[in-house]
Amino acid sequence: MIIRYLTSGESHGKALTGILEGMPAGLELSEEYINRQLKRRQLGYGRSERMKIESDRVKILSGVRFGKTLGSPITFVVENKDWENWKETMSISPTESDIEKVTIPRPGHADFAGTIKYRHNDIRNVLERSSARETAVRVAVGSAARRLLEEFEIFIVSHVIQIKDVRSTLSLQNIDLKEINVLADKSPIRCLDKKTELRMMNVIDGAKANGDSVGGVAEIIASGLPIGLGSHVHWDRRMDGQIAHAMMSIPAIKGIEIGAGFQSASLSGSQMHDEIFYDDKSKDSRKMGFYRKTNNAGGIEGGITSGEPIVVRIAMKPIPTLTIPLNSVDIFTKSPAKAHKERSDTCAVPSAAVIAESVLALVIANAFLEKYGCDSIDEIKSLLLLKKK
Ligand code: EPS
Repeated sequence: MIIRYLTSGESHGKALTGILEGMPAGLELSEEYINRQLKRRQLGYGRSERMKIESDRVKILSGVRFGKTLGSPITFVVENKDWENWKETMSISPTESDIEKVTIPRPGHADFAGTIKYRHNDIRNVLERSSARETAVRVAVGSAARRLLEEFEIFIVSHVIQIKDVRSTLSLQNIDLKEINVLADKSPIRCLDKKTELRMMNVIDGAKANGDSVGGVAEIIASGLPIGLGSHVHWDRRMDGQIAHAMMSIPAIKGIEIGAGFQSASLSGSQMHDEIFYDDKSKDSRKMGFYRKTNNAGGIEGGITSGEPIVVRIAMKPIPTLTIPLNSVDIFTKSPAKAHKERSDTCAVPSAAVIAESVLALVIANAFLEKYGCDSIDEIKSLLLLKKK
């Protein structure tokens, strides 16, 4: 692994922190660039009142000088504005105050297993870290990877294709992949299909009115990739394996598909596999003249990028915090009780799509640096120029 990163921070603690190691020197990177991505993550129909409190902004504490990366670890901090309201409850030092404990786990959340695993006496000790708030700083870290990829004209976009059982059937045939985010970011639900958008929003309204929550499916696409990122030679170098790991690490993601995904099981070989063609006049030098008319493989064959766009779909479960809670048990008294209620989102699929773009950027940037990796951006560029000659 060339790119490594760590995140820390609790949802209502003072701040979230990320450290990214392995970025080459000389990459232009600014807080404004990252803030644009953080803002995208916060949008989306169905988010909680918390999003009115937070307006996420990053501070870069190390690894960048005069607007360019130094090659040293980059530290990112995103402050939690809500911390002001939680200083006592989330106090770092012991407190004299009587802080109410959370004792009834929400089914579907880390509350139950996390509290028993760590022998905590307060579910808050688990839920603060298991909260998807952590993804704010993950997007900051992933934005540096996105910036690196943009330098080499690799672009990552996403859109929402399903909320609960409402699914968009819009074809991307005539849409420039690079433009998808421009279009999706204009939609409150990040859906490209105007007719479906309204129905999706109605489903979210209905869930909210019933004290319920809904999940959905987002599609993430990376284009501009060279042939040959990742490898078939060892299990942990396969791109599809790395992407699945990264996607499943996003809170509430329960499924992932690459290309035809689950549908591939019901296709025959002749229907599934993307036939190979060659055109020596092709202007796309990354594909070396080879091209496909279909992309059921989702841009990856044998764990290696084929030069076609990587297409990933993720399924997000409904958020476990319900305002009309499910049955549970107080883990300490063992009495039956309704699950703990916290302020929460009704739907966070649009945000999950943006988070997935960021984690995909980290996986692709790592594979890119493994193949072309050098200490500086200029060195990578001159190496790529040499290869073209
Ligand atoms: C979350 C619960 C909500 C969400 C939060 C994730 O937070 P709170 O309990 O403070 O209302 O808003 O998401 C974020 C704060 C965020 O930035 O995405 C949870 O339990 O996972």
